[in-house]
Amino acid sequence: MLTSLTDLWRQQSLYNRRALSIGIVHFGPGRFFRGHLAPIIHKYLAQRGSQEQRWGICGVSLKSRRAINTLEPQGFLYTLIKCSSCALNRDSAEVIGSISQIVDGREDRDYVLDLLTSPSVHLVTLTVTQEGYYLDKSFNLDTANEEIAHDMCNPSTPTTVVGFIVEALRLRRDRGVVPFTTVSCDNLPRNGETLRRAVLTYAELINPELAAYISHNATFSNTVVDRIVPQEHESHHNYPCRLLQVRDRAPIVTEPFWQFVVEDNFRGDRPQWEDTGVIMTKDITPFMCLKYRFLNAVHCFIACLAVRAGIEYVHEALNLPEFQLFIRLMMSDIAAATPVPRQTCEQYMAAVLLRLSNSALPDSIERISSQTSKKVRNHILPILHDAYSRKVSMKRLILPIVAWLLAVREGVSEGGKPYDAKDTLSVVTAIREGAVFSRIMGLENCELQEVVDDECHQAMLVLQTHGILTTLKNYSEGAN
Ligand code: CS2
Repeated sequence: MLTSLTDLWRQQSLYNRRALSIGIVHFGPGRFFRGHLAPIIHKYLAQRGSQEQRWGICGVSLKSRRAINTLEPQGFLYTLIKCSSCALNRDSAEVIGSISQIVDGREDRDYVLDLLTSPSVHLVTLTVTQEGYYLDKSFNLDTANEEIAHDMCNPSTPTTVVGFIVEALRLRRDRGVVPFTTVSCDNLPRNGETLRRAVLTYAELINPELAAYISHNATFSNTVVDRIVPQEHESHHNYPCRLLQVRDRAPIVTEPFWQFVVEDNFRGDRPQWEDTGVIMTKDITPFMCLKYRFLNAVHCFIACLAVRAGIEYVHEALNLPEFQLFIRLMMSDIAAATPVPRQTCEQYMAAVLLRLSNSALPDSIERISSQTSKKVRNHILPILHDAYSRKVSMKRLILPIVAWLLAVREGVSEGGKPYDAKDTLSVVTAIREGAVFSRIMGLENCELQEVVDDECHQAMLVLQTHGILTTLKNYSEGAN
């Protein structure tokens, strides 16, 4: 007999959810949040018991009611399932209770603004993806965007995260409440700084005095967030039944590993979450370098090769000896281009390879290959720049990109499997029209242009002549 999540929670009673007050307002309560921050706060609440009841979370959805519709009927409880092909117990499950409620920010705007103005809310956290920041190509706020333009004309009735943050900080200032700290948990380089810049640009345009106040008083921590949370799959619904005999409409399946590195740049109160495993630091740069280069860029490289090779899952790609060897060598090239001690890189690389080979957690190439052009810009271009200045060969670093260009251009894998790139339309159009990589990435007149275009040209010829697997083998030869 299956029980309900609320009944199971009552039996376990890790902490009193009814006694929780909202201390964190989170924008974007999607799968990554439910696999990362919500379980971290849950662990914290479970460890601290009744001493720390002030860190309940209110999720705010701005784009879709999906999280509300699925989680509300089960009291915002859900199961977190950790899957690992290395662990003794391949799968384990627990019920997460840190989300007190999720509301629709556009329907319940006044409620959200009230919460954001409350002195007991100290943290505003975000997982809204890059799209949610409304950035232009230079990573500045795109003030021409319709939604941003709407909010700038109607600042007291915001619809975007940036609009909500600015209006809430204004209300706090006017009511004499210290600003909250904003903690971006999106996978963007210097996420806090990027958000701060967007917020200040917006505030400057509507109210320069407010912009000056925010600039001097509010803080925006940079963070590095890490946990692989694959796309939802039908089979995920079986885990709660099998492992906990519970019914769950919104389980999250993830890996055991997680990392949350936070720049210690808080204005008011914050959870003392170091005991829970959160890393507080003065400078996230080395963490960022490792994670973006050896995980996100490597993920992206694998996906680029895999779409051309017609492979469906990350671990399947790494199971092929040609991929294994090539990826290892490519990671060494990244290490040679990266300003982090070699031994630290090596340890990180070994851990990543294990995580990406996790066959108990199938992670689709479709997920990783979405928005490839943004991922190349954010995570791969910095590697190419460093490779150039450190004189590291770009041969292996360029090959995956060319495999992806071919797949987008032809709309198929080598074996003829259709590939429909989920990417910016203008990028897909440019690729189909035959634009070179340097133009697609706006590298014209930059020092990289010539070498990158030459490498692309070579790789294109080789891939078209020999195909992916033979090329990977050839590009790995003589390197060992
Ligand atoms: C992935 C990330 O989307 C991607 O390309 O690399 O979602 C990755 O799984 C996370 O950053 C892991 O922390």
